[in-house]
Formats: sequence, structure tokens, C-alpha cells
Amino acid sequence: MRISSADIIVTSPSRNFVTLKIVTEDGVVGWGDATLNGRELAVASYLSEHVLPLLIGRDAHRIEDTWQFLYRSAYWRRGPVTMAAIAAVDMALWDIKGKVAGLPLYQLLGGASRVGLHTYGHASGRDLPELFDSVRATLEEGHRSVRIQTSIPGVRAVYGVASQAQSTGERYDYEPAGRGSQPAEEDWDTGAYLRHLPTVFEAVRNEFGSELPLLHDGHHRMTPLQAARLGRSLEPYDLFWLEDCTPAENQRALEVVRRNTITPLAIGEVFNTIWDFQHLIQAQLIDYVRAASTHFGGVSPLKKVMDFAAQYQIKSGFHGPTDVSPIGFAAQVHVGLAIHNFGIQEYMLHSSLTESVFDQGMTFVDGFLHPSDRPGLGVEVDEEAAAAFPYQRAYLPFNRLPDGTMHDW
Ligand code: GCO
Ligand code: MG
Repeated sequence: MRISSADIIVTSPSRNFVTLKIVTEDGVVGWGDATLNGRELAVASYLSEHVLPLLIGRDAHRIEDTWQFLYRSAYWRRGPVTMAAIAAVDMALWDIKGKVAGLPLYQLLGGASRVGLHTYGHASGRDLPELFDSVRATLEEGHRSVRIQTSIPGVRAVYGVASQAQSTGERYDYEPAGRGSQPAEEDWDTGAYLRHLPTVFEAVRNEFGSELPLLHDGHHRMTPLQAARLGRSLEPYDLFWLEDCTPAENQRALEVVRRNTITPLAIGEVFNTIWDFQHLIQAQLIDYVRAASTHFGGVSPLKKVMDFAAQYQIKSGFHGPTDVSPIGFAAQVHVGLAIHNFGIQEYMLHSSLTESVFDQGMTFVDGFLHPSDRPGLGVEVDEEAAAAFPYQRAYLPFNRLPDGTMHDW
């Protein structure tokens, strides 16, 4: 079954998305997500200039061979742009295979291992009353686990706090990347953060009890020792995980953290390949794999890294922000349903504008997310609706320390 055409759709319903459409000679359509937040057009151009011409005439059924061909033949491997491009092709081909087979993707991956996926949602606030309201709203949305982010006294604007002024004024969840020609500048003070955060978790535990699973995202901002100290000071509040506590480039940092705390660790939303996880998994330095199908080369490598992680009792916690499109999100929901070592799924819910372009068939009932039972990924794109939302340049914010030093994400 040959590929007869491949096209890129760039659309911005609430936020930017890059979508690949592959069509076979007998008219089967496959969709893939190639969205790289803040650098979207680089992937669109990588695909249209260098990859799409290679796809025409290839056998759409040869998913693994096509993946290896795009990965190995380029000579320059890895990196977020390359891997998001390969991811889109991989997803689109799995979508086609499912449609031809008449089966949802999870059935091709071994079938369901559970009734549905437990999720966590985001809660945040400038102060405790606002945070508590946000936790309640997150629980009302159906989540049974909650990520807690908070403002820090004396620090003007902190990433991840929805109610803080963003440059766009849109709901933060939908668009953390502010539209405009320059990124927004936010503040950071690690000392103040390390002092404040345990008091917030203590208050949340007192308000919501000991059973609610709580998570926190450190956004790569600590040194190894700072992260170890935070992990230890949060131990009384029994976190489900502490995410991205140190910058991901220095993997040995996690050894320092691990030696000093039993707070579970999740990392990897900015990782691109299984090799980024090789040491962390083998040395058992993490508990959850944070990869996203879209930034990790697609469905095929996501399944492989989880099978590798399974040997070490490490579970999934796939990255699920709104900058992973409904297509990329569906792809990893199928993987999560099928694998044995599923942990939890981040679920931020896309805006209704996004859903007017991407028709998703998944369900979220009684705290369980379930992929669509339509054949393939189960997401269809309304191209006419997409055309009404042209690309708008957008950047994620960055942050500086109190003395003006540029700091880590
Ligand atoms: C998360 C992430 C997001 C990212 C965003 C960047 O855990 O959901 O850290 O908030 O910052 O996806 O594009
Ligand atoms: Mg994160």
C-alpha cells in the first residue's frame, strides 16, 4: 500500500499545532503530530523540505523500516526537531495501519491492560485559598491525582501558576507560550522556593487528607543538592512524584538526588530518544518516564522505552500538556492502555477551539481516560476549520534570578 501524498497543516486554535497528513493510493488517511512548542515552523520545514519527498511511493505498512530509514539515513541523528518530524510520520503510519486493520491502535499493541488510564490534572494558585479552589476544580474535572504549583512570596511571576498575568491573558493551561514577538520574562529565586514549597504541601495535606496523590514539577531549576534537599523536605507529604528536579543534560545529578531522598522522581519530557533514558533506567535513578510520543519519535520508540523500563519496575508518566496535539496525545493514550507498566497520564484538556479542529473520540469517565475505539488513533482533523486559525508566533516564557542572571527552565 503506497503513500501517494503527504502534507503539513499548521493551525493555531488557541495555540499552534503542526500536523502531518499522509494519504495512501487507496485513499486511507493517517494523521501525525509534529508540534514543538515555540519552534513549530522548524519542524514543519524539516518535514516539508526533507522528509515528505522521501515518503511518496513508500509502503505505508513498513512502519519500523520507515522509522529506521528516517533516523539512520540522515547521518545527523536525534534532536527535538528531527525526532518530532519522525514522530509525526510514525504516528500517521500507525493510524493508517489501524484503519486498514479496522482496529484501534491499542489493539495492535497487544490490547488493553487495564480499564482506562488514571490521570493527573494541574492545580495552582497565588495563595493557599486560590490553590485549594484550583485543587477542587481539578478534582471536579475528574482527575484523581493533582499537580501542585504555587507562587512564591516576593517573586513576581512564576511559571505554572495559571492565575498569574501571562502576556496573552488567555487561560494558562491552553497556552503557556505567549503569542507575540518576544518571550515573557518571569522570575526565579531557588532559596525562596525551597523554603516555601514544603509549607504549601503541608497545607494541602491538611486540607485534602493523606490519600490524594500529589505531584510537583520543578521545571529543571535546581542543583543536585538543592533537589535532594527538596525531595527530602517533601517526604512527609508523600508525593506521587517530583518532576524534572534538575536540568536534564547532567544525568549524574540524579545520583546525588537519589542517594538523599526517597521521594519518587520523574524526568524526560525534553528527552528525544531511548538513549537519553539508557543510564537513568539502568541505574534505577528514576521512577517514571516522562517522554511524549510527539517529542520522542512516535509510538514505536515510546513502546520500546517502556518495555526497557519494565525490566526495572519503572513506569510511564507521559508528558501530556496542551502543546502535544490531540493526535500526539491519543497516540500515547493508546500506548498507556496497552503496556503493563503504565503509571499515570498527565492530562491538561485541550480548549474547545482546539477541539473544533481536532475531533477526538476518547472518553474520560469516572477518573479513567480511554482512547477512542475508532480504527487507528481515533482523531480526525477538520482541515477547513484548521485553515481559519493561521499560525501565530509564540514563545514560552523564560526566567531570571534576582540579580538578573538567566536561569534554567
Ligand atoms: C508539564 C510541562 C509543561 C511544559 C510545556 C513546554 O509538565 O506539563 O512542564 O508545562 O512546560 O509543555 O512546552
Ligand atoms: Mg513538566
